[in-house]
Amino acid sequence: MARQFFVGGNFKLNPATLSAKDSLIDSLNKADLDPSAEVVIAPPALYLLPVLSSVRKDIKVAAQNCYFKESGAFTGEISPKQLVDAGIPYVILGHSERRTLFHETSALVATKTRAAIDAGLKVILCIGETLEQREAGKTAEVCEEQLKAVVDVTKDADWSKIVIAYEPVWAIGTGKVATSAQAQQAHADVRAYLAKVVSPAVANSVQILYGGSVTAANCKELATQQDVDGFLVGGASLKPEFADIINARK
Ligand code: G2H
Repeated sequence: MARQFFVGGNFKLNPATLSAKDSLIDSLNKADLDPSAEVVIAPPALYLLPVLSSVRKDIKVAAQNCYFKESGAFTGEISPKQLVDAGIPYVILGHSERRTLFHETSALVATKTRAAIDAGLKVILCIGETLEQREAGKTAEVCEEQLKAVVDVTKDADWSKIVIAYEPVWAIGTGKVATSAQAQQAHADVRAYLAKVVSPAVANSVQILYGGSVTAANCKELATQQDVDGFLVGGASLKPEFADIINARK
């Protein structure tokens, strides 16, 4: 079964002003984009609703994070239910910046993933190894550990609600991109693991994105890899070249 090409734009804590956000959305609204690609953009929480109402309807909107509780005394958090109620269909969970800067464990990411799916969200679940782990030959092991926490609580969940983003930490925002062979190997290993612990059908249908310094210059070759189903793009999603990345297979 062919998997739909998927490109996510993770704006992170950008842009810094409402007017810069307006310009960014305006340029995306005018871009010539491959209609066969699924495109999702993740602005900061403050901009979710204005982006939802101003972006073209063929681009979906994602939150960059959410909590696992529906409501209550959890200062600073957003709930899955609130996102669904506001018309936001996706959430990114487990990004390495959340795992490292905000100390999110794989267990917490798994709990959030389950809560998000149960509330009706689709989850872009990020996994990936550090440079030290790669150099120690532990890439597959680390990805499996991060996935296992999620698999343990989602065995009976609808895996069509999960998109995996393989993001090697050493490639995030560093300008160092994985080679297409490195990305392909990691993606194939993730698929093989899911075939074993969830099901061959899920392994075959789940979209696995590559993230980490994706640019217009390197996306085309990465996109030729059989197990690379798209990208999660950070820095380049704030630039006109984001359209070229969306069009990588056009
Ligand atoms: C990885 C990626 C987007 P960048 O974090 O999630 O960011 O493309 O800037 O490396």
